[in-house]
Amino acid sequence: MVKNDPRRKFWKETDAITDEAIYRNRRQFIKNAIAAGSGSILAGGSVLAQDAEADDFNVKYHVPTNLATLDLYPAKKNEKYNAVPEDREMTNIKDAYTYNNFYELSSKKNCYVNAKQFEPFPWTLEIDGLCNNPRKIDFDDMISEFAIEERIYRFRCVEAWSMVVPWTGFPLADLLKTAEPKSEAKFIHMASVLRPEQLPGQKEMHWYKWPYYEGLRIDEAMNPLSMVAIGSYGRNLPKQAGSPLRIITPWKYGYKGPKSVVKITFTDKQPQTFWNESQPKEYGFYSNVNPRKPHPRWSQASERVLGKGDRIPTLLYNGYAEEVGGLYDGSEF
Ligand SMILES: Nc1nc2c(c(=O)[nH]1)N[C@H]1C(S)=C(S)[C@@H](COP(=O)(O)O)O[C@H]1N2
Ligand SMILES: [Mo]
Repeated sequence: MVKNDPRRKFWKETDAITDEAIYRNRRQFIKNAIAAGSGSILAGGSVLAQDAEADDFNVKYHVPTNLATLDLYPAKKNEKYNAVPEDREMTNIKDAYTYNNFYELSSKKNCYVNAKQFEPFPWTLEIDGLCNNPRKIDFDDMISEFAIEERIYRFRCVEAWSMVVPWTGFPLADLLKTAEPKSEAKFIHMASVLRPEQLPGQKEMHWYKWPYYEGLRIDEAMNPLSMVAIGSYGRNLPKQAGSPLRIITPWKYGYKGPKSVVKITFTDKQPQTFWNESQPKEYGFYSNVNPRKPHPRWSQASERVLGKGDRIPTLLYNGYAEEVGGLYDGSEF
């Protein structure tokens, strides 16, 4: 690692767990601890000082432990999306893990402080609707069924802040194809989890129509850019980032990607969406990133880089016009 590398801060926090040899030891230790019936893996599982640091970090930022993903990281890097875009920098992991939109926890950006009682595992994702092979997939089985890789994507929230994140996951298309969608299926509807006893925002903000729901046109969902993310920064997704799985469509505003998804339904009608139904004048169905189309209350021409003071220009389709421009006739914003 270069000493003055601007990403040094990021590496400092993650290198403890990306070193293969150290991590292998740790995996074996955790497995042994589980086999021996050790009650507290986190308390008893640190064989090395670096492991203890990694454990502390994961506890503090609500990164849940799951036996099925212990062998997953570091995941193979996708060849095309293996680098930080030239005009950007990698977002610091702490910024990405402590500045969030997850209304299930609260409407505040530091909603991670409410994440502790959310227990994502075990988790089942259901796929139903207009398909020949509706299925329920256990999260742990999903990990071995699909080819998991890391991709670095830009991320743009409709509120005009942005980040660059290394996601771990697999193409949404790979998952959808296994359900064998019928030709009448033109859209997917996606639903997030409903657990008011673990997610205080669902109780407090009773005026919203929980659970959170979103939709995509089938060709958007099948586009190779669309991803099921199960991790970020070389570890499981923290609870506040949508553990254990979320949808990522990097050319759209962030709200098009629901977190903690439990169900995907193939349908022939354009689905309703959470933000469109609650504020139809402000949030549409397509929500493709467009610097020339202002939000009714602010400009979308530029964005604030998370963790920095800088404002930088926003790119059409968030910089992914080459990949997704062909899906649209130019009016879908
Ligand atoms: N279930 C659910 N999914 C959600 C949201 C939410 O409140 N609930 N917020 C959305 C918004 S507005 C954004 S910008 C991103 C934020 O992801 P991040 O917190 O990991 O940055 O998640 C999206 N997905
Ligand atoms: Mo957002």
